[in-house]
Amino acid sequence: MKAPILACIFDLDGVIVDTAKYHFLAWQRLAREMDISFTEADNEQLKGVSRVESLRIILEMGQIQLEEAQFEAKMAQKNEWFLEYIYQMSPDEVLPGVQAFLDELKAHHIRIALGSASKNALTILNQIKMRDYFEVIVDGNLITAAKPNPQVFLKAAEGLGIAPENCVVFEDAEKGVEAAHRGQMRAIGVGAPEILGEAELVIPGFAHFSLSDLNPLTH
Ligand code: B16
Ligand code: MG
Repeated sequence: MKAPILACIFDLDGVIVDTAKYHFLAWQRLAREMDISFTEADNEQLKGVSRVESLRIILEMGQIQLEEAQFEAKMAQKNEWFLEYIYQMSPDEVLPGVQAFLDELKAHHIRIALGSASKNALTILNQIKMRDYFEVIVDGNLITAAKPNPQVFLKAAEGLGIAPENCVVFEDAEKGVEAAHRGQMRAIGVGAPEILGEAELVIPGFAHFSLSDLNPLTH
């Protein structure tokens, strides 16, 4: 018998809500200003990756080097543009089935936490009116090591007071699945099996997904 599931830890972007499209638009605008071509396919590399690392990847694509102050200014500019989109978001943008699944977890007294690389996680959760679902929120402001380092998920488990073996992580990024495993947690991939094949289970999304679908993980 495998360890029972006492808590679920959710990534934010790509799992609860699709903010990747807004990250893309803001990064693309920044890249364009520097004459760097940046496509939606390039944007895949930035999923789950921190803001600093994202800018490093884009600058490398354009073979551009920046002084620290300019680097900081570019990150601030990108975030300003990103937030313009975020402040337009409404609760309709919560991905299908997410709310029903969270309600089901609550009804079964399964604890709920957020583990996101984003420094804007609280702003986004408030905007989509989902803040109150999460008992513990660990975001990019609280961590020093990015995924695939398990720090974000371990802190979430610690905040809940639940052992990692009793936690399941929901992630859309390969590095996030790796982080869960490195933290001794089971992982559910949300997205494409080709990318998330290391997860214990891969689902296309939460529509028609329910707690009983996690049974194979515990038996
Ligand atoms: P911010 P997640 C991640 O969120 C995004 O997937 C990634 O594209 C972004 O660069 C990162 O947050 C940092 O976001 O600039 O808002 O701090 O998937 O870990 O919820
Ligand atoms: Mg994500």
